[in-house]
Amino acid sequence: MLITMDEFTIQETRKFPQATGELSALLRDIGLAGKIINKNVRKAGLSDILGQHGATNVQGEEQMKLDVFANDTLINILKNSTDCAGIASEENDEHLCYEDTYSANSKYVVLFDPLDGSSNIDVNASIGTIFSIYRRVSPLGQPCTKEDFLQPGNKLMAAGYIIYGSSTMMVYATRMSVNGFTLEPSIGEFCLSHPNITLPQNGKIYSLNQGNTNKYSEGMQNFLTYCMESKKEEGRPYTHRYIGSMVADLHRTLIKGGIFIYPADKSNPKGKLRLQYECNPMTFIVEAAGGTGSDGQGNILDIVPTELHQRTPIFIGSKNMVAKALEFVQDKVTA
Ligand code: P6P
Repeated sequence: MLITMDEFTIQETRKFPQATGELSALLRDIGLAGKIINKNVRKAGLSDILGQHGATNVQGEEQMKLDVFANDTLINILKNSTDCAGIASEENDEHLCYEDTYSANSKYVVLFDPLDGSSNIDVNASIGTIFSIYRRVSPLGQPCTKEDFLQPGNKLMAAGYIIYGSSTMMVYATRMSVNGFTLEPSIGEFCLSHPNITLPQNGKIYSLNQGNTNKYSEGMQNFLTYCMESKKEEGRPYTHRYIGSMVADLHRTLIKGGIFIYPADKSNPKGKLRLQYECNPMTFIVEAAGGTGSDGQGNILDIVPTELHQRTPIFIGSKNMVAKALEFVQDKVTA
C-alpha cells in the first residue's frame, strides 16, 4: 500500500495536537519544487539546459544553467507558499524576504543549496537539492531578518535533500526520525520507501577526495594510512567511494554507513563545504539517524554562524568511524 509523503507528514502531524500543519505544507512545497527540478534534470541532455550559464555565483563558481533553473524554481515555489517568510540560497549573495502579508506572518524560513554537485550534471552523475527549515527568530508580521538565517544547526526544525539519482528520492529529518520517499513518476508522488532510516554505528566505506592528500594535515594523512591498513577485525582495509557530489556521497553513507570527510587543507583552510547550506542540514539528518557530524573539534550543529556563506571542515557518518578519524586529526591516537 503506497503512502505518499503528504499522507505521511499529515499522519505525523496528528501525533502533535498543537501542530498547525504549516511544516507539512512547507515540505510539500519543497517536494513540488523537487519534482519540477527533477523534470529538467532528467532531460538535461536534450534541452538547452546543459552547460554553463555564463555567470558566477557568490562563491565565485561557474553557474550551470540547471543551477539557475533550480534556484529560480525554489524561490518562486516558496514565494507562493503561505508558510515561508523568506529564503537564503547558496546561489544568492543575501537572503530574500517575501513581502506579502501571508509570508510576513509565516513562522518558518528556508535555506537551500538548489543543485549541489552541479559540476557532475554534464557527466550524468547524481546531484541533489539540500534544504533547511528554521523557525524564524524575527517578529511575525515583519520582514524576516539576517538573524533568521544565522541560527546554529541545533535550532533546525527539519532538514532534507532531494537526490536526482537512479531514482529520485526526497529524504527529510525532523528531530524525531529520518524518512525517505521515492518519486513514483506515473502518479507524480513521493511515496514512503525508506521508513525510519538509521545509520550503522560502524561502516566499511570512507569517502573523501584522495587527490587532496598532499594538502592534508599530518593527522589526516595518518588517518588515511589507517584506513588502508588491512586489520580485518575492524573491517579494514575500508572501501573507498567518492562521487564528488555531497548529496550522493551522504545518501550512500546514510543507507550503508561509513564516513564522509571534507577536511581543512592547504587550499581550503576553513574547509570547502558551506555550513548553512550543506553541513548543517546533512549533520542534522545524520544525527537524527544515529550518526554524528564534527568540524574536527566539536559538533557541527553547535557552530554559531557569523556569515551566510561561511565554510567548515566536516567529518560525518557512523559514530565510531568519526570518533576514530578525530583521534588522528586531534592527534590522540589510541592503540
Ligand atoms: P571536490 C560539489 O561541487 C561540492 O560542493 C560537494 O557536493 C562535493 O562533496 C564537493 O564539492 C566536491 O569537492 O573538491 O572534491 O571536487
